[in-house]
Amino acid sequence: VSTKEAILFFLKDNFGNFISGEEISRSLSLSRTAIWKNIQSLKKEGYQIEAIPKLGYRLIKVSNELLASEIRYKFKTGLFNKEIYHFNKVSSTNNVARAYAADGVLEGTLIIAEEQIKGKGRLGRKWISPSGGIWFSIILRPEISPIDASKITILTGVAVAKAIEIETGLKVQLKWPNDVLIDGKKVVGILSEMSAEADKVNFVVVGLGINVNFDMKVFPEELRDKATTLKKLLGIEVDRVILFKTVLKEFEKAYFSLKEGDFKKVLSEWRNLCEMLGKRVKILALDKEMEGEALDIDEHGGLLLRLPSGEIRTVYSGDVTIKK
Ligand code: BT5
Repeated sequence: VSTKEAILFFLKDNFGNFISGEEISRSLSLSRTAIWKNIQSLKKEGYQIEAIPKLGYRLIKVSNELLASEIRYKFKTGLFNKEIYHFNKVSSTNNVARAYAADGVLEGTLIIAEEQIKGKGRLGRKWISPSGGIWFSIILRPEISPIDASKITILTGVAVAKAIEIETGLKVQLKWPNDVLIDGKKVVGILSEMSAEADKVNFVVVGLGINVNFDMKVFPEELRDKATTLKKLLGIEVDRVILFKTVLKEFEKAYFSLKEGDFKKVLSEWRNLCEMLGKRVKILALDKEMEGEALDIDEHGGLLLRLPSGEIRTVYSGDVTIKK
């Protein structure tokens, strides 16, 4: 913990109450000047801190941003916590994460942005990422074979769905391979990217975009009945820091299940959240179109599809529409 973070945590522990400079100085073994300097720097980050002679300092309002210190505060985890990079604006957190991963940063490193200018979906599609959403990427170095990499997308879907249900009470549905929907509208997008050799994964970057607190009018016309935000669904804003931390906790649980060889548990949770199993679906995979019944997903994250001929085919990527 840096000096600035130590001061912040002390103020947060005493939120709304004055603590004297002397007390901070004694508890953290810091000079009064060091405290003053760090308080100025916290104010620049958006923290509202009152300073009154004789009374001391008082934290009145925390920053609105998904700052690293907000995430680290009272957050026990085995996977994250290490390096958290927060940006106001980036092209795409996945691109930043890939560069960092190639540079050798540790597993569990997080890249977070308030806004993305070139947020991306699969196959070069665009991902709309205005401020008010949660846009971030996780760097992982899993000891799995590349063929199992789609397990990571599956477990991410389960984790984010559970976290949203926990924090908002809304009912979330999953759609293979990477959609997270509420009332049939997309609220989260997941983009996993991998760097691998024939039999070894170098790293996986999992990008998550959650539509939290922004207005529907940000979406272009054609997306307004396909996409939604938590704010729109709830009628109020959601505390992004709280939601974000729950997503991380659920992610960690699901990821550790995978590492401990207990992916079956994650798969059965995925099945429970998925509304398309047993239904007739159309899949567009690259340039091929297939129709059939969605039977199940297998342990590699592939979708088992029963074609009209009765043949069962496993599909590893594509876009699905559920037929009425
Ligand atoms: C995805 O792609 O759903 C993956 C999106 C991943 C976004 C995260 S944000 C953090 C990280 N950094 C990045 O640059 N990306 C990741 P796909 O299944 O291809 O869906 C893309 C399609 O969803 C677009 O073509 C639009 O139709 C629609 N779309 C775009 N922005 C949206 C939004 N904010 N909410 C819902 N739908 C959206």
